[in-house]
Amino acid sequence: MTYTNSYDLLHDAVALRERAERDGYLFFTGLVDATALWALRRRFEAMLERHRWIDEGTAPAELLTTKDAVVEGMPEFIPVLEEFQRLEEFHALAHDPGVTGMLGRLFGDTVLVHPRNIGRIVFPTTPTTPPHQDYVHIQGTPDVWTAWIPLGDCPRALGGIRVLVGSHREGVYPVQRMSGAGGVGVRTEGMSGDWVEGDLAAGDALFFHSQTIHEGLPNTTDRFRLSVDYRYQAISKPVTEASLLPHFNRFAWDWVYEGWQSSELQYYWREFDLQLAPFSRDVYRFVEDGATRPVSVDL
Ligand SMILES: O=C(O)CCC(=O)C(=O)O
Repeated sequence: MTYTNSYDLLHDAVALRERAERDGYLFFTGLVDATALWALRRRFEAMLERHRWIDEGTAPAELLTTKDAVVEGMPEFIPVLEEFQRLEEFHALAHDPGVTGMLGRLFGDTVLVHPRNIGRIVFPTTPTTPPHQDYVHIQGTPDVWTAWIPLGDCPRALGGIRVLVGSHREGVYPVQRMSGAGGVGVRTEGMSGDWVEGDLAAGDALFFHSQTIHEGLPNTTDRFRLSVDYRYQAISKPVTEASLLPHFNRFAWDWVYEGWQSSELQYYWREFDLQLAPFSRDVYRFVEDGATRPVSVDL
């Protein structure tokens, strides 16, 4: 099944909340500023060419690669991670007005944009992201929503994200170690519900609740899949300190911000009186340790 496009509900807060509650995800065509998105995409292309991840002699815009996959956690990933994490455009896109406007209506509150922004560079041979719920990695409140935004057109063959509709309602499932981003996943065999997926065009955005089970589709092409995932919550809900640090917490914000044109999006969360919550490893309940059922998170 394909995603339901919620563009017709964009300005209707009540309808957005009803659909979000029912499905655990929202999909919109043409939501994100395409000019900003393509500008960021060009920066990624140039970076991947410079690091020789793109096949030599091919146009960077084609994103062609026959190179061995470099994945998160490998030492070779670090220089590239550092480079895109220092891009002002990479962080600025998280504040896209179409995205934050929709989420403001959904939350009925001021939106806290988590500064821990994530970029994905998926080779054709990168292991796909296993089925998982973001909550275990984020915590604070279950009412965190992820925006998953491809940097350019993303037909299914390039490896997008599929979502198990309504899976956010059962609570937080036990996890087990799996390959792919995040390193842990949820066993979905025997789960009821429909999986939805789709071909995204540049500017489309997929949103899901932190308890919604989702997974990566295989990239069956000969090109990179480039995407970003950003996270958001109502300002009045608890947030963990880890969500306010750079992804992987390998470097300081001051270093990320060196050379930025504007200070507006630097340390912007410090102006809010945030309710900080602890991050607990106990939230990861392992199947290997005998955990079998989902548990609800009451905050
Ligand atoms: O892009 C991917 O493969 C992983 C994205 C994801 O799981 C997320 O945004 O939570």
